[in-house]
Amino acid sequence: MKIDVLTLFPALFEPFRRTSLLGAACRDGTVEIAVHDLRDWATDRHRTVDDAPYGGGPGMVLRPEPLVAAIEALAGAKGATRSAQVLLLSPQGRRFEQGWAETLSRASQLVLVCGRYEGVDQRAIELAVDEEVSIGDYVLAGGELPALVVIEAVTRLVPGVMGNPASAETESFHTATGLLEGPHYTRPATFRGLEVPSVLRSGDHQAIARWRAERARETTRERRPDLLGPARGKDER
Ligand code: JA5
Repeated sequence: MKIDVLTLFPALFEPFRRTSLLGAACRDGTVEIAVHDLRDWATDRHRTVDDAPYGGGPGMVLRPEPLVAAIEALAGAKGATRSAQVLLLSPQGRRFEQGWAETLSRASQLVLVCGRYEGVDQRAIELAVDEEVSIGDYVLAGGELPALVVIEAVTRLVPGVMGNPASAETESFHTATGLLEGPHYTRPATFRGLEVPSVLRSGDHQAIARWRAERARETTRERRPDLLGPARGKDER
């Protein structure tokens, strides 16, 4: 998989793409992440990429010319022949979730466009972006951290990253069942007077699996009843 990132702050991506399992996948060629400075597509002497908003108001807006030129250089023009998925990280986007990450993990090329300032000229979005992605409802200064979230969620599903087998189903309990996980424990068996649940030390693997399934369901019901479907909250089941 090839991921192109368009950003005004390329340095933000450097440590991330060099670290841990993603770093290994980049080094062995399973994933290629190319980070591009949007200013490289500015055409004036000062490499300007922003301008004041039409209609007035605070802040600046990303100009359409460098953005569309950059996206077309990386992915080609929007249309039936373009194979790359061009995504703009934006609070106006569709909410990113695991199913979308799975779909994106099957793409051959992603272009992640990171906005800054007050936003992006709407014509650039219409002309060059396939879809807008939001990772949640909070205010950020730009799309860079959301792009890193998308990169991690998607690349860990690519075969060969994470020691993923060439097929699917390496998903965690959470994503495979749609439930939260229950608690985890490691040594020591007693810590400040708190004991590891005895079933986990019993050696009875069937009992352990049963206990984990029960705790997962209980944790989900208490904390995220929405994951159990409509009307299956605290007071049911
Ligand atoms: C802010 C100029 O999904 C959370 C997000 C917040 C945020 C995103 S995505 N993009 C920007 C932005 O601010 O470009």
